[in-house]
Amino acid sequence: MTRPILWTSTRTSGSIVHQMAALSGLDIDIRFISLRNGEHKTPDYLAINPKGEVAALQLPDAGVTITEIPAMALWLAEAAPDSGLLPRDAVGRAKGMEWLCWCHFRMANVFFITFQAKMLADGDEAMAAALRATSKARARKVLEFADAALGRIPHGTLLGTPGITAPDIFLVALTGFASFLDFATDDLVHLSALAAKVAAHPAVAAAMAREKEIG
Ligand SMILES: N[C@@H](CCC(=O)N[C@@H](CS)C(=O)NCC(=O)O)C(=O)O
Repeated sequence: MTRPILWTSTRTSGSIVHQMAALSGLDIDIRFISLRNGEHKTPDYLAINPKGEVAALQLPDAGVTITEIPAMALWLAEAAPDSGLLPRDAVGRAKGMEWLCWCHFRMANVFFITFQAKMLADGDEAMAAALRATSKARARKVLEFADAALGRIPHGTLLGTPGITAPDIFLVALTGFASFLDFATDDLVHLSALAAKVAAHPAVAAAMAREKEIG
């Protein structure tokens, strides 16, 4: 193995890392596995990522795999310092990590609650419905907060950079989750503008086109 491998799966949070990897411009082997077919629970995959989740970034140095989106974003930014994934200065980089952690925490404690409601409610349908309803309202508030922040920041990007960064990719992905939660976000104009900017980036567009092909 001479280059990093990104293990991911379409239509999962792995797409976020796929887009970041594309923006890095690094030569990374992107491998798609099927969660539906349980490929993330095979002994071979568990040997790479014992958490049995995507995404996972397997480094060429034997035995090193990085997981968790902010950590993978940081590795990509360090490996590709000119990519613009994260600012190079200490304060800018810390602010970038702050937004990545904010998105990561909201993904888990707001958006994933909806997707995993039945499991979290131990199969109790009424409780699952209540969880979905509350997390839907909270998800909308999360996106409203980010939209207001974008309105105050130059260039309408989270770090005030002319180009997009890793946190922008993450935030736009959270915005995309809203379609699964069945609420509109068109009225959040700053977020919508950022989403258009991220989608139009050639590297991101190519990564998403590849995912669409795979299905
Ligand atoms: N905290 C992880 C979340 C990873 C995660 O939950 N991945 C989901 C896909 S969105 C997964 O692999 N689920 C499979 C499972 O839990 O069985 C990250 O930052 O990457």
